[in-house]
Amino acid sequence: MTLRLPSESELREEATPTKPSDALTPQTLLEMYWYMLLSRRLDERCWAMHRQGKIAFHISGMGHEATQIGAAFAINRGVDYVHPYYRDLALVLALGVTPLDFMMSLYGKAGEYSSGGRQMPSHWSSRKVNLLSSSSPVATQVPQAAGLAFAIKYKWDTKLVDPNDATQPRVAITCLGEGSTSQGEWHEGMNWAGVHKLPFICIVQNNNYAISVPIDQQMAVHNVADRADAYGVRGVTADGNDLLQMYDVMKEAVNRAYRGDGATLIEAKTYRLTPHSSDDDDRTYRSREEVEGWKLKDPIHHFERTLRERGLLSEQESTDYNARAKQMIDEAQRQAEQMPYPPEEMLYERLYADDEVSANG
Ligand SMILES: Cc1ncc(C[n+]2csc(CCOP(=O)(O)OP(=O)(O)O)c2C)c(N)n1
Ligand SMILES: [Mg+2]
Repeated sequence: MTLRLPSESELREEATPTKPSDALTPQTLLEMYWYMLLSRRLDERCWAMHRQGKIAFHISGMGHEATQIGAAFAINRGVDYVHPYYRDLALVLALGVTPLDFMMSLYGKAGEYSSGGRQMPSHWSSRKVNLLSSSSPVATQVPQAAGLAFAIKYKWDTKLVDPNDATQPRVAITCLGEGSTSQGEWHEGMNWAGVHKLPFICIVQNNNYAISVPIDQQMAVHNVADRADAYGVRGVTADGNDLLQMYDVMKEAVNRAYRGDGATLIEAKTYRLTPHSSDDDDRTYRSREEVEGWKLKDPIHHFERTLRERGLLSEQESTDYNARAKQMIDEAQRQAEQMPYPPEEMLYERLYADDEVSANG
């Protein structure tokens, strides 16, 4: 009997394809875990502060952490442009915004990092790490981020900047919710990115609701990413609760942008575990069974299981990470509460571009 050896193409099919996340070191995996955890614990504290009457408003990112941390770790953090939306707490923490920065915003204290305490909380902004502040009307960040991507490409095309220079921004990413894709700005930004083949990534964090409006009243297609073809960009749908899957699709999109191969629309399917904001009561539009069902798919628990399976995280280490997060958040809250409010004389300052801005801008 002759042995039949597998052909080369059969071997190729059987071989497990390597994924970008396979190359992540244990240290990076634990750093990703840390930011997800820090974001969740900080977010929980902010809800408590709101219910205690200490702050006026909070909008939460709970449930979206894997999407955001997968995205953050796939870019050149602090260098590539990020134009986020209000739910991106985990994303901005990974870029360098601190719990103290956020607490100062919530309290509207003088010296707050983004606007000296003038902007609404969660309108992130930091010149230091190329983090742009979005306006409150949803989706306005999309054409602006596509414009940033156009500027990057223009500099490459006119040889002002070397496309391989990692000290320069090489991609512009933006985020929004699925409901906001009904806005005209989204279509304009996506079209622009497709026409000019821009180094641009749009991440749609699809959590099924735009406040109380469910997705089937927002669009007549199954996936947001199905629209990508119409703009001439690449479209990908991913499990937004799976950190490593998110990292893989993002890394691929980032590499594509860096190579000059054009834009990607990533739809991350996820769920917000809290009401829309501190001022919303989600019991009026979604069942408790639905919410509890999604809690079983909590992205942090999902990643904890992965780390345990790989022998990278023990129960004790997980407890230690939580204790560290609590300590950092306690300290941030304490410091923010002690800081003064902006003085009345500041009312007309920082309204125009030529006004002096703080070191962080
Ligand atoms: C142009 C505009 N219309 C309405 C609002 C009020 N608003 C703020 S957030 C939001 C829901 C957005 O839902 P989605 O895009 O799905 O994001 P999610 O909050 O679910 O993450 C709405 C309607 C707004 N800020 N801007
Ligand atoms: Mg939504």
